[in-house]
Amino acid sequence: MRLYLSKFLVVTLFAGFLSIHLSAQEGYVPTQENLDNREWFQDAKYGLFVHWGVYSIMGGGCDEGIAEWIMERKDIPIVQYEKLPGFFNPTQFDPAQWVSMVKKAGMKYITITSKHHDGFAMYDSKISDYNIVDATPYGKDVIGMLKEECDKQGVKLFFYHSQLDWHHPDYFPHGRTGNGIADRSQSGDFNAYIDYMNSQLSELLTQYGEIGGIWFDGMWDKPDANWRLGETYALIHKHQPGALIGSNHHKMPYPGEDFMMFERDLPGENSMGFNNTGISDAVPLEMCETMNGSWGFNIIDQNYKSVEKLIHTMVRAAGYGANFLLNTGPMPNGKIQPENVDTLMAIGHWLESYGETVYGTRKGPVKPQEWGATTIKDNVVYIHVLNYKGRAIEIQGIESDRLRSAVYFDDGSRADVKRNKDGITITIPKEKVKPIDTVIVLTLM
Ligand code: H79
Repeated sequence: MRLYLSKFLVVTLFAGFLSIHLSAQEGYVPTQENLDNREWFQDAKYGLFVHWGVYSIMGGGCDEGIAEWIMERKDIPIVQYEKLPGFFNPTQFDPAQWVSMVKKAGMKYITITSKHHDGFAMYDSKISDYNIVDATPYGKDVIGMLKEECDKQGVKLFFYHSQLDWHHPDYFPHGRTGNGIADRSQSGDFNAYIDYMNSQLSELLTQYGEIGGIWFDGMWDKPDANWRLGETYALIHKHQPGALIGSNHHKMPYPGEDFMMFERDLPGENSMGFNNTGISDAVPLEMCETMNGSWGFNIIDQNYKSVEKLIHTMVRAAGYGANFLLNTGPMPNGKIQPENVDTLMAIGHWLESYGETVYGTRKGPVKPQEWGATTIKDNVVYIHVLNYKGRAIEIQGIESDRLRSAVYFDDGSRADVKRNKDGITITIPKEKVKPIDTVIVLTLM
């Protein structure tokens, strides 16, 4: 009986495994170029997330936390929402300024919304008129303009692309969201929608030269639908084998995915309640975060995180081996909010001095703790003390017999690091404690 049960269990589990995995790019073997890009990605560590769309005009509708979701949260009928593109005219959009800012901020890549859940294409789509070139008075392809500038200044560009679509008639049956939008179609061919999405992705992969990758979101709206992921991922990797695919589906990565992301959440901490997966050790990781509480532009949301808090999150993310993708929601005139620019410049200023302890590192020997985090580069371990309580810190898991030297990053002076049986003990005198991050450099043999 027990044997029978366990066999039954194995068969069931195996079938479950197959049904999930057969729907992704089964048997995917990344090219060398793709693997090299994964290394580049992990070295880069820090990027800018950009949520920009016709929803930006609404400025969040005077509700904190609403921005790119306003169509759904306010049940705006499609015919009414379709008026928004007519007002979208970002005459002050200056891609050179954006990219220069990104570089000064110490960021190495940009991930921008090519299409969010509202279904509006922020690029020159030939297969749908619901796009920035055909439907707005601005009439220019902001994505193309940004890409050109990114190429000039050596910044990689990724596209955020929503699989969920509240606008397209073939996105049917509907999922968990958008059910209050009264004039959504009441029938449709989901396969035709996937064909449409794949065609738009092909445009994005062929019209703009080499891109960094695709950042998917929205599959959680219909977790059990047949998304034909294998086809989509194969298509992307066919057009651009080096492009990195990630998806915000809140599950462990499926075959064909090249990185794993955590929304507003340090890997494994599940602060949002929906990232209750493990942490992949097969692909690079990335965490994304907002500067206030909104992704798209929100005119009343002043709930800004401090520069210190954001740097701490970046360093902790690095301690988990994860990139930090920090978001801004540009204004409808094309400018980045000045408050956000200030924050980015302050973090960039910190990185000018401390970048060496973050860029090009991997997760350190000890996972992030209340006191801080560790990163590693070759035989050098950076101990980032973010929260020093004035008491000695015991760190287990560092091979203290390999320890050759321990100095402060700031001035190279010797740090008080003692070996103990399980690791090391660090004591920091008051005058050595830095306001944001006290970094001690351990050189190992
Ligand atoms: O683009 C930004 C947001 O608009 C988008 N992702 C970031 C990067 C986003 N969409 N939703 N969320 C963020 C969080 C909302 C999750 C929920 Fe659900 C959707 C709560 C209920 C439906 C998924 C499904 C999580 C729980 C059930």
